[in-house]
Amino acid sequence: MSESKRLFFAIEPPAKIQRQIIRWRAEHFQPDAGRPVAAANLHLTLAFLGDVSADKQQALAKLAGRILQPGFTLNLDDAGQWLRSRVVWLGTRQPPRGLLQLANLLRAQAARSGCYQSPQPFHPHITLLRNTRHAVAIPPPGFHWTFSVTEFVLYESVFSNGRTRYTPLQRFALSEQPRISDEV
Ligand code: 2AM
Repeated sequence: MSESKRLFFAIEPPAKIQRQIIRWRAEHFQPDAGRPVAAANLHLTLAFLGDVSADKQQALAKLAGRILQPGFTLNLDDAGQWLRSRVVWLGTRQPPRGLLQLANLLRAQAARSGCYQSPQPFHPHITLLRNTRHAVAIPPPGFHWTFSVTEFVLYESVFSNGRTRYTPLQRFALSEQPRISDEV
């Protein structure tokens, strides 16, 4: 029997925006505020799948590949801290409908395939700091990063040498956003 992998579907911000976020984080948070997530690991989870067998991975990827949904624009303009899970996150004040639809669909497919889905509502976020030990000051509003989401990614979470690395395994294109000129 093949080994299982720890998998999740997520949105990967463009590398340039990952680097800008890292710079902004370094300017606004004290080095001891928490454990910083590496630039290449910054992502917005759509559906967490847990430990998945190769067969189930294939089935989930097939379902994901059938999703027909237009891309959308994501505006990261919000940040906060969850004291219980001890993370500082970046998010969006107005989640686009496309984002919520995509996450709902992937979460429903995962649940139907037997991957436990948390009953907690979906709070789209990019974790910036982990293991925060105390409340930190969140930078005032005014920051934002905007990008087009044209695909989503199946990631594997690999823990080795004391580090977690998120490796993209497969990319799924969203269809082009409809343009006025496409209308009949
Ligand atoms: P987090 O950043 O808020 O911790 C990989 O672990 C990704 O899946 C992370 O973005 C993590 O969110 C998310 N995730 C959602 N539910 C999870 C769970 N039950 N266990 C681990 N990660 C989970």
